[in-house]
Amino acid sequence: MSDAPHSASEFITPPSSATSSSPSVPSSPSVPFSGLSRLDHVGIACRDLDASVAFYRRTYGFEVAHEEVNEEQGVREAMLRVNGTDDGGATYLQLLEPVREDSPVAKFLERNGEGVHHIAFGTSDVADSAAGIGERGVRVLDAEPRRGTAGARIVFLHPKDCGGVLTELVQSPRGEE
Ligand code: CMX
Ligand code: CO
Repeated sequence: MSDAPHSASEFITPPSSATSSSPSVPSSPSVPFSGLSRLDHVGIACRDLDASVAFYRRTYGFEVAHEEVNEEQGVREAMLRVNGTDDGGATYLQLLEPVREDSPVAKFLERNGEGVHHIAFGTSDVADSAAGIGERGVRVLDAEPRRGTAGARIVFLHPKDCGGVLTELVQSPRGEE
């Protein structure tokens, strides 16, 4: 895909001279800095939450770990556990049904139909991770962390600065592994 917004070489930047025998590692985006430790969830926009939950249970056997309405985000949502345990180390699918016409998920469904809406990385300190990523020129959409699923602390990064992928950072209320 030659017209992709970013090529892999922009992110994975081992200079040809930097081999394992090279003593100095230049500061580059490939050096870990953000505190992101795992994939927390993939957010999926759907029109009918109950039907979507039924599909994932029936087809893959995933169970609902948590369900709630998040008024601030304008969604009714279900977290389906894919692996791990609910102590801050699991990975989920987050199924999202809009509860308001003016919500981000309603707008997304109108433009794109059902499908993958965002990805979310876990961190032990969401404010610190957001500050570090913001320093790299990525727009952080929330000046202060907001309330996410089950009391998690979340911020979003602008999809236009993330290769077209709406990206969320999540600090679990139960801490990270
Ligand atoms: N993924 C990728 N691109 C997206 C996108 C998404 N989910 N949502 C919007 N965009 C793109 C649009 O395609 C559009 O691109 P073009 O200008 O090229 O057409 C551009 O972003 C602007 O889109 P828009 O429909 O005009 O939307 P807004 O600018 O009003 O809002 C965004 C976009 C990302 C700022 C808004 O959706 C937002 O703040 N999202 C964060 C909150 C959220 O999504 N909450 C629900 C999930 C809650 C949870 O996970 O707990
Ligand atoms: Co999410």
